[in-house]
Amino acid sequence: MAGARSQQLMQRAVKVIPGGVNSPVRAMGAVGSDPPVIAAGQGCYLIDVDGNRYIDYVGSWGPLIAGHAHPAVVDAVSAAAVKGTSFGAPTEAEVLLAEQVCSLVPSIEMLRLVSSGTEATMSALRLARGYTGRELIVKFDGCYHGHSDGLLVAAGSGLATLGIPGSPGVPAAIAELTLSLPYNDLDTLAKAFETHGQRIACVIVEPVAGNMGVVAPAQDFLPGLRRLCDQYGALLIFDEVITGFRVAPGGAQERYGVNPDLTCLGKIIGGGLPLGAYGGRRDIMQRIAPAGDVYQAGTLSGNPLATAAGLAVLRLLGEPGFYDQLEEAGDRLYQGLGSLLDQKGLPHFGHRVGAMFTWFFTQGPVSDYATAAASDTELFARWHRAMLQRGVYLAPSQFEATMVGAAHEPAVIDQTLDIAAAALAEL
Ligand code: HOZ
Repeated sequence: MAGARSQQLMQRAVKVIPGGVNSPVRAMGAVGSDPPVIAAGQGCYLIDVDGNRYIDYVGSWGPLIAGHAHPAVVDAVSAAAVKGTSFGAPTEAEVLLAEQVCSLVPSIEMLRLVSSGTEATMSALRLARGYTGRELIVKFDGCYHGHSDGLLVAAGSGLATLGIPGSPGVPAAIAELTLSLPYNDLDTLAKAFETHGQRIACVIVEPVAGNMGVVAPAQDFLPGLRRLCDQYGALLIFDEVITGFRVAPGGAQERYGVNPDLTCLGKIIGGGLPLGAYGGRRDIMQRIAPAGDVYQAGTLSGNPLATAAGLAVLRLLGEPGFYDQLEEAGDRLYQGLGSLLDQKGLPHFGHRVGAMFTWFFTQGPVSDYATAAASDTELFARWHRAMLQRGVYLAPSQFEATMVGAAHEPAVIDQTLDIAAAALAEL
């Protein structure tokens, strides 16, 4: 139960903000909780307005891989703010950030900075359509690529959490241009290409799904996507908004050794400030205005505070041992929770890729949205409440990822596991 001050604020919030929140997943409705209202974050902790402290495994849904209010990020943003908060004109920092991203993710030869992951994916789709002259797009059930019209079809994240397949307000004529197919299923994709091959502009995929809970790609899935896209002349777009800089410095494409034509980035690239990017092959990116004819623009694109935060975080990721530590922290928590669920005798099936994982409350195996959706969401809700009461802040849905970051020291993870043992005893 949220504290008194949180409750008071949420009572005021619902009168002036739909559902009291500025993004649906924050409402905690699916787990039957009132959300604590957050006052501050420090390292791996969140502090709410009632003074309660939580070990945070949401990390603002991914960006805070270095922890809350990291001094390097705070310093960089403060220094940038003193010089001005927005210019709507070229800056040195955006050149540095673009160069840094190109060097970390070699398939990105050029990129355009935008202000969110949604903007990145929606712009990448327009570019794919402009480049290929085709209109259909393929996505996968349970993958979430932001809330633009054509991508809110059989989407994960908040839509999976709320149990709705799409959204009123998306014109049927737009939704009809999106084919949504089962994740990890190359046969169905091959059939779609056989039927519609000459009309498919692109296949967009989360190379590690993070919005139906974490589901890793089957061994042949990403190479198979590459092969089929090449065969039919469609572009392959990796949505690495979550996985970018998280599962490896070069994202999932580095970890799995498959290069897309275009990549969408968000979250970590902005170090906790609103920043996204899309980029890829030079011949495709040169079609973006003003170099080319595909239009996309933004007043706050390449914002100096966001680029400063992004550069500061990317610098931290380059410190020796950063990813080894992340891998160890992710594995320690994932394995520890798995052992506790074993001991308790609860059905569970998990996927972990680096510092992101999900334990599904189902016997499994989980390989796509249909199998993820077989999870016992009522049991998940009880688990979530038991953890939150004890001071562990998990994503409030079975269909989201647990995010581990550099601030989760082994002692914090062991403390989390002690709390989890107590929470499970109550279930
Ligand atoms: N895609 C994120 C959740 N999986 C974004 C968070 C949000 O929708 O607020």
